[in-house]
Amino acid sequence: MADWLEKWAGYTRMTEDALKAYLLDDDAIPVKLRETMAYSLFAGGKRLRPALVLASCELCGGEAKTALPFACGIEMIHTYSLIHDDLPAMDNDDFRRGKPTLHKQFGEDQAILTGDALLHGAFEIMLDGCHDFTGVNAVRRIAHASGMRGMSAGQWVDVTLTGTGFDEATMRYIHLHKTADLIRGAIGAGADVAGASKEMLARLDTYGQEIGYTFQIVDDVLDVEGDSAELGKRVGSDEGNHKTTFVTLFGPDGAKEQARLHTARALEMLEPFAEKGNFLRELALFLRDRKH
Ligand code: GRG
Repeated sequence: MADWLEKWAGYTRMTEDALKAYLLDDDAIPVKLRETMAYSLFAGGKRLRPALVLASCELCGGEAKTALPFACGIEMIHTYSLIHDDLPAMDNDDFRRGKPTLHKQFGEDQAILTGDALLHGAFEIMLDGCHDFTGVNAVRRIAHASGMRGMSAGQWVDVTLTGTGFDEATMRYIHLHKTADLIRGAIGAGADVAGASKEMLARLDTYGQEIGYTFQIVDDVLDVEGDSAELGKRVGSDEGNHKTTFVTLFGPDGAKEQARLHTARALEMLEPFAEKGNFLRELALFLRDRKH
């Protein structure tokens, strides 16, 4: 396995061990709620956001273990957002990560409450991990990224406008906030914990924004060209929902060119980090070229 993939696997192990210790053995949490949280949290996600938190902390001179509560918190927020996004009131999806969605398996009431529990629990685990202002900065950044100016806002505009057809600026707003903000928040939070300089933070923030755009563009392309078995979810949902995407605006080849441009800008941001930036460099290329 390539070095950078081993690194990613190591970050995943650290995050999963910490999540298990935090959530699964605590008798204060109802057994059934532990089961529904675990169903979604341990369904085989890529753990992209935790890897970004931990790698950016290390890149900025910190120790990964100090950023671990934030890696766990952001994965819990990401998982809650997928559970709620799959609900009949939103995307109405039956499969996620290759398994029936949480509401299909346990009912809508349990899916809504499991999402709520993960969201609030995320802030508890992150605040427990705050020892000084660097941690508080990270929590604040993640709250901003996921809330009314970030992911929830992007999702709001997406669900309220879907089916109406909209312009490129609106589509970019949705993609930036719904998808890129949490990715951006992850990389910024790791840098916050390490006490990174303003200049480093600005570069990493732009890197996060650019890989976030790329991530969503590739998602749009895979929804048209991908394989549902490989993706673990249905394809063609954007067309079915009459969504405006990078593919409807630019065509599949134009969308791939956009992904290349955003990735090139992300790589430019890493130049001053020289070879220390290799993990983030490989990750950006992987996200551009991914097939699932
Ligand atoms: C419900 C407030 C709220 C927000 C939902 C997550 C989201 C916002 C919408 C999901 C729609 C979607 C498929 C967006 C594309 C980007 C995305 C979040 C994909 C899934 O992320 P991965 O590929 O998932 O990192 P894994 O399963 O690997 O963790």
